[in-house]
Amino acid sequence: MATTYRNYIGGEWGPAASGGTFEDVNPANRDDVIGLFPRSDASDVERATRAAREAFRAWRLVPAPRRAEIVFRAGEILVRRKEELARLMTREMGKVLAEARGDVQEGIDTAYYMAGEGRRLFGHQVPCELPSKFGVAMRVPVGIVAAITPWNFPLAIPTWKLLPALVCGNAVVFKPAEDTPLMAHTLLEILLEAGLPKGVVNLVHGYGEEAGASLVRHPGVDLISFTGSTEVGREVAKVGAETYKKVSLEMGGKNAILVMDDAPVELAVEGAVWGGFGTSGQRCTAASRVIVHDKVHRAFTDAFLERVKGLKLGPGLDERTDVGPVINEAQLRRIHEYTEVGRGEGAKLLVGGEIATEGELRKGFFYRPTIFGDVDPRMRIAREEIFGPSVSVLRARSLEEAIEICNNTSYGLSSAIYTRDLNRAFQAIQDLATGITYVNSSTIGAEIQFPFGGVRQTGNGHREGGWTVLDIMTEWKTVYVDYSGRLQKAQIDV
Ligand code: UN1
Repeated sequence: MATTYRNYIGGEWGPAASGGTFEDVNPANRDDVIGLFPRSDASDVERATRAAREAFRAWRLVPAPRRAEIVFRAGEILVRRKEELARLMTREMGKVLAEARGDVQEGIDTAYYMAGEGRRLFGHQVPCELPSKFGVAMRVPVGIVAAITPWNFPLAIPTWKLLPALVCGNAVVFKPAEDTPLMAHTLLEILLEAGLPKGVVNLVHGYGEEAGASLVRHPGVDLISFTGSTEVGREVAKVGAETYKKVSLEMGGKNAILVMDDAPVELAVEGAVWGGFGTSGQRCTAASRVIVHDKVHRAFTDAFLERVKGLKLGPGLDERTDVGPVINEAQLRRIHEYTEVGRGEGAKLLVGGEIATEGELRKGFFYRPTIFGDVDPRMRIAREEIFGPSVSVLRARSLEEAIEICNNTSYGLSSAIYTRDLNRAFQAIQDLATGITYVNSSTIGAEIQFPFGGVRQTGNGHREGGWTVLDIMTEWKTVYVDYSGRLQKAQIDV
């Protein structure tokens, strides 16, 4: 019998109002049901939002250094439970164990970084034009934050949102992806053990169209922080506009690695394998395109193909596995549809291109690492986000052409260039139109103390991560103190 888990609202664990549940299934073995979780709807969201509003009244007045100490303690618990959490994560969403450990580590890094912000949260003191007048701009909490998180980084991304939200003094309604509710549940347990007061974070499980949609619409929510698909992000933004909410979106990518003719080819191959097939290609930072200079195209493609043929597909808990399953049946089908699309468009399938069904793999959602060659930049497989282990190799005759191909998509999250030429590297840094650029490294590997996000349809101008997340999680309040004892008129008493 699978364990039945609960929502956490106003300090109480309980089922969804409807009594409905959904299953959390291991993507490496669909017979392994991890648990049943509440299928929440608008009435649960209503209660959670009310509880958050109630808790916010006291929480915003807790000094930031004290709030941050709770976050620090959560980091300490994450350190202690790192291995256990990594194993749970692999079981719940499939990524190989080494990467699951990395995901937990990213949560730890975020906790320690954000804990320090409790004693910073800098504002600005600026001189006033009038005598005996003092001016300061300070940060105040936004209020109630709706955190809607994806399944691909089921611990790290919730920490990117929840921990700064808490340090800044907000209360939270947390709606995690329905594919990874256990990681969310565990994170909440950790925050409670660390001393988080009741109602400051409220966890509402359920589907995006039900719990998620009602949360986004709820008038009690002040800020929506959403990481997920560009299609859903667009809907969130529309609702945000209609209801005057602050909205921070982090969405899709179609990231490219540029391989120049002077590149260290072996290193570029390693980067392409890691960027393309790490997390089974299910990162918004995944390198789903490799744009290779004509002169090294053959050498690169042959070596890349050789490496990818040798990748071992299997359950993430098996230490020999290189590539784990994809998240669910729907994604598996979608990835395969893109293979059909690529074939239909005339791209050359070099390896993979099928669902793996041999032996134990039949039980899970396994897709063979796939490479398409002869890909034209106009093809759909070169433009649309597949979010699976499928990489397109394109050709370019020059750096300029490679940059143009890279930029000519509707997304703009991450890019990378492999070259030994400093001038080319800096030209790429200048001209690649993405939120993140790597030199001689893959498109993945962002660190939490830097702004994270992208341009065009990847985001809406915000950057979570780093110090920039504080601008999302706080409002600026400007304060003037006149200590002259008389009426002084700005702009008039000059
Ligand atoms: C994501 O894919 O949504 O740089 C986040 C990286 C990770 C974060 C990825 N540190 O790939």
